[in-house]
Amino acid sequence: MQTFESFSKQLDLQTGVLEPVECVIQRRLSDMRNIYIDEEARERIEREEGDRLIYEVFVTKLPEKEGHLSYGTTIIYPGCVGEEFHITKGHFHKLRNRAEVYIGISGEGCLIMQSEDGSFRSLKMKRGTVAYVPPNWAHRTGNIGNEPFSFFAIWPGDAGHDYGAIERSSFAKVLVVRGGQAVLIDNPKYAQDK
Ligand code: M6P
Ligand code: ZN
Repeated sequence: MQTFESFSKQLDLQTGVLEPVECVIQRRLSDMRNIYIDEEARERIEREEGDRLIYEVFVTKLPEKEGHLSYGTTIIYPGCVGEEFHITKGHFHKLRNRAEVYIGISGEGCLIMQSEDGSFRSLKMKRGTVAYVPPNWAHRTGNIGNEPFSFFAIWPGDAGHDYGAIERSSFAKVLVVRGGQAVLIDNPKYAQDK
C-alpha cells in the first residue's frame, strides 16, 4: 500500500492565515463579474476605486482523490457591492454527495446553502461556529460584519468544485444590508430553470 507523508501546518487563530503559505487564491472585483446582483455597482467601484480584493483562500495542496481530505482557510474582507455584502462565488461539489465542515475563526459571516431542487438554508457564523454543509448543497459565505471574516474549511479530497451550475442559476436569496442589518432578500437574478 502506498503511504502518504504526514505533516502539520500552523493556523493563526486570530486571522485565519495558514502557514507555511503554499497557494493563495485571490478573488478581486474583476473576478466577480455577474456574481453580485448589482453589476453596475461592481463596475462603478472597479472604475472609481480600482480592483478591490474581496476574499482570499489559503489552500493546502493535497491529492484530489478519494480517501484524502482537503483543507484551507478563507478570509473575506468587509464591504459591500451596492447593498450586497462581500461574498464568495459559491459552488456545488462536482461529486454532489460530498459534505464539508466550516469552522469560524474571526469576524461575522453567514453561510448560505441551496440544493438542486431550490431549497435554501442559512447559518450565521462567528469565531467557534462549526457549520456542517451536508451532501448535495451548494454553498457560499458572506462577510456581514466590519472586520475580516475568516473560517477554516475541510472537505473530501475527491469532492471537486463545480462553479458552472451556480453561475447559470445563482442562489435564490442574497445577503444585503438594510437599516444597518444583514438580511436575506429574494435574488432578482435567480433562475432555477436555466
Ligand atoms: C471554502 C471552501 C473552499 C472554497 C472557498 C471559497 O474555503 O469551500 O473549497 O474554495 O470556501 O469559495 P468559492 O470557491 O466558492 O469561491
Ligand atoms: Zn465546497
